[in-house]
Amino acid sequence: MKIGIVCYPTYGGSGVVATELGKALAAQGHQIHFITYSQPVRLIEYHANIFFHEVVVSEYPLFQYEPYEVTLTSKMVDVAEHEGLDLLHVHYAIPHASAAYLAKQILKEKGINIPIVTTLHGTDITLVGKDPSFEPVISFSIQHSDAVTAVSESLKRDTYKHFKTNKEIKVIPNFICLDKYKPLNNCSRGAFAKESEKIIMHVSNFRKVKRIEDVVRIFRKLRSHINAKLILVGDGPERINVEHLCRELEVYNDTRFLGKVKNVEEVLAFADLFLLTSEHESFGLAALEAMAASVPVVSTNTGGIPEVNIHAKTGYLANVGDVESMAKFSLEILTNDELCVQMRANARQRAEEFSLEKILPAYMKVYEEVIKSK
Ligand code: GMT
Repeated sequence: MKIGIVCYPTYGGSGVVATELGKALAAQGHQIHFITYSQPVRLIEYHANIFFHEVVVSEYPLFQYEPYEVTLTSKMVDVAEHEGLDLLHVHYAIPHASAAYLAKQILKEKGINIPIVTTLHGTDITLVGKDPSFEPVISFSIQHSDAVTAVSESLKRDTYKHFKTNKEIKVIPNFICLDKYKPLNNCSRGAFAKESEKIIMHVSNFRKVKRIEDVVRIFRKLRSHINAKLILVGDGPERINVEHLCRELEVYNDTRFLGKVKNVEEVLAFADLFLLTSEHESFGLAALEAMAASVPVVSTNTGGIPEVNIHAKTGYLANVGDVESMAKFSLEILTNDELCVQMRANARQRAEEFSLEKILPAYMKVYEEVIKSK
C-alpha cells in the first residue's frame, strides 16, 4: 500500500505514534509518505520506503496568521495525486481531519477517490477540540472521515459526549516497539544518582494539563523519607514554573531537567518509579513507555490511564491532585523491594499486551476495509 500519514512532527504522543506506525508499516514493505511541517522527531534513520513531504507555509504581510491548513491541503492533494496514494491517515483531528476532507473533495474533482482515516488522540477532543470555536468543524470532519479510530475507550466516550456525530469509532490502543526497551543500563545511571538513591522520573511536553507541580510536590514528600533524585524529561511552557517551584520547595539540587530526549528508552532504563499526574490523559503513552522499560507507574486515574496502568499491579492510581496518596503509593513501591520487583515484572508484562505486533494488524484491517469500500 501507499499511505500518506499526516501528523504533528513534535514530541507529543500523537506524532510519536504516527511516526512509529509509519516506520513499522514501511518495514513491512508499504510505502509511507509523511506530510507535515518538519521532519518528525522520531524519524531518525533512513528507510527506502519512507518519504517526507514538508509543508512550507509562505509569509505575506497581509497574514496575521499564516493559513497552514490551506498549504497542508494542497500538499495532501499533490502527494496523493503524484505518488498515487491508496489512503490518507491523519493523526490528531485539528486541523488535519478537516484539511483531509477538503483534499478528498479536490481529488474527487480530479477523478481520484482517496479514503481518509482519522485517528483521535486526546486533546484534539477533550481540551482544544470541544471548544465551541472548533466543535462544528471537528464534528463534521469526524462524521465525514471514511474511518475513525480513537486511542482508548475513554476517548471514544468523550468524542460521543462532546461532538455531534454517530460515526462508528474503532478503539485501537497505542502501541510500543518493545525491542527498543533493553534491560537496565547501569553505567549511565551513575551520572544521575548514587547507588543508594532512587530515581523518580517524569516525561512530558510540560503543558499545564500534566500538572507537573504535583510531581514536584510528591517528590518533596518522598525526599523526606528516602534518598532520591527527580529526573524531568521534556520541555514546554510550564518548565519555567516547575523550575521555580523546585527552588521554592528546596528540591532543585536533587532535580535534573534533561530537556527533550530523542531516545527516551535510554533514560527510562534507569528509573525506579514513573510519575504521571495529568489532569486528563486520553491514553498516557508516556506511562506505557515507562512500563515497557519495566518501571512501575504511579498515576492519576483520569481518562484512558486506567486502561493502561493497573492499580496495585503495574503501579497505583489516585484521584487528580491527590498528592498525598500518590506520595504514599510511591513510597510503598520504593521501600518494599519484593513489591518493587513484582511490579516491575507486571509493568513489563502489561506493556507486552500493547506490542506493535499485536496492534498493527488492527490498523491494517481498517486500511483494507476503507480501500475495499471506496
Ligand atoms: O497533550 C499531549 O500530551 C500531546 C498529545 C498529542 O496529541 O500529541 O497527546 C495525546 O495523544 C497521546 C498519543 O495518543 C496520548 O497518549 C495522550 O494521552 C494524549 N494527551 C492527552 O490526552 C492530554
